[in-house]
Amino acid sequence: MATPAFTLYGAPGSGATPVYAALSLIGAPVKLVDVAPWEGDSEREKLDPVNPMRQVPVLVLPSGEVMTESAAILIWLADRYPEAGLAPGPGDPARAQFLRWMAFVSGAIYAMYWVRDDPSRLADSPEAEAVVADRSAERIAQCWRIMDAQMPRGTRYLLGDRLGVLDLYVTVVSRWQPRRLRFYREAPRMAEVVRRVDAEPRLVQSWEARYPFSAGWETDGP
Ligand SMILES: N[C@@H](CCC(=O)N[C@@H](CS)C(=O)NCC(=O)O)C(=O)O
Repeated sequence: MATPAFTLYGAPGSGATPVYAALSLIGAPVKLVDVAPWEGDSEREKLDPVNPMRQVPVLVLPSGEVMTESAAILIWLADRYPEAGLAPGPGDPARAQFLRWMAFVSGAIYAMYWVRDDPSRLADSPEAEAVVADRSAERIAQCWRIMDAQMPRGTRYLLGDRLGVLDLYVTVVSRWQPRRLRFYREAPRMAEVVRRVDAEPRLVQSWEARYPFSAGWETDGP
């Protein structure tokens, strides 16, 4: 009998991208539902049956259970498929820092995009929106700097020599505003790692299918 597939909601380039990359490294079949909630209500409504937050990623497990929250999904996948080696396990000395930085990317950085994608959610004039956009970009840059300063030195990937879900997560989120060229300047240690993950042969198909390196992709932001 074929392995029941996961169903992953989220358009290319969204937070569903690292989840897709993890599933491909695991070798798990996945059905894709491309939804771009930042494009408006008609897209958001497609998420109502699975996520009242109207956000992606959403992963429907083979059991039918629904998972949301990118960090939780990635950690769950890594734990569920330990043979893929995508995270330090509960008894591993690197586990504490792994959980710390997964939560940091989600809580301190990814959460900023709720307001960045539509600054009118927190600002009531075009001028105020511009301030929110600018300050949230600065806050994201500061968070990358803080994280970078605390990454171990001399490892191939962020927490060691094995590519894991934290690497996938940072590689994708660092492509969003304020964009990669700024990320390289703010986070030189992590810059080496994300370039390595961009070029990882096992991920060529994932990036091509879900977040292609189209001409001019490596832009700068504020
Ligand atoms: N806490 C969520 C945040 C997800 C999120 O913000 N997703 C974006 C797309 S990358 C989204 O759905 N934005 C639409 C909206 O917030 O209205 C997670 O980590 O999965």
